[in-house]
Amino acid sequence: MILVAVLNEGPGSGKCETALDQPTTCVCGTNLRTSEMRTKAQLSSILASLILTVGPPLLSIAEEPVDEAMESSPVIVDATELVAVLSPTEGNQTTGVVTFKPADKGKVAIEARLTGLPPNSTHAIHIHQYGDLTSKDGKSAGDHYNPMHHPHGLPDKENRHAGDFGNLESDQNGNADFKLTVDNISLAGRLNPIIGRGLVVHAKPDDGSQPTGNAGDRIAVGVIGVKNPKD
Ligand SMILES: [Cu+2]
Ligand SMILES: [Zn+2]
Repeated sequence: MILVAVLNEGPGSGKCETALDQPTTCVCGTNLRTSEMRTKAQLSSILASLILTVGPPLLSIAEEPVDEAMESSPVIVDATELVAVLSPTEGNQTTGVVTFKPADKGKVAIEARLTGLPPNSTHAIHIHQYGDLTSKDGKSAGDHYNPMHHPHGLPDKENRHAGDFGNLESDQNGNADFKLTVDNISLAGRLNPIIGRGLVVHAKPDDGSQPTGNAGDRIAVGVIGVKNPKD
């Protein structure tokens, strides 16, 4: 398994530098200081060292059908909530935050707040296969996350891709609030775990058609990770 981390400048470049004032241990085990990573070009060069090859897998995210995954996949991530911070793809302005919380009966409650959408418009929102934001158009997030090999569908279809969340609507200011509770995913458990996957918002509505709802370009993308419980 290969994991990838794409370093962004973050909301307000000052924030990033503050965080790096102290020596920081990255996942690659390298100590980094602000002076060593001041420019964006330098940040990009560090990306190569953050591409890890892990084997045998410690964090095993199932690509295979769930039954097989239950036999072979230890799930070691202890996360009470997950979060995806959405950044615009090239040429777009949409940003946002999506949270995932446990709900009753093993369900997962999703909440999204977006800004920078076109006013009064409808946009597909899905989990995609990969938490990989290396391409500027969001295509590196891959296809829809579909471990159970179902057809695509809107949330009213019982058998659908695990991350088919349907559509969100923007208001006259281009903001959108979205809520949905689903029973076909888990945060980091046995049932279609979503941690580490990609979250994608599209330019067009999801019309429910095959293979992926005819939703057009990817305008905002994020990676689903562990949420800081203090936030
Ligand atoms: Cu999508
Ligand atoms: Zn789908």
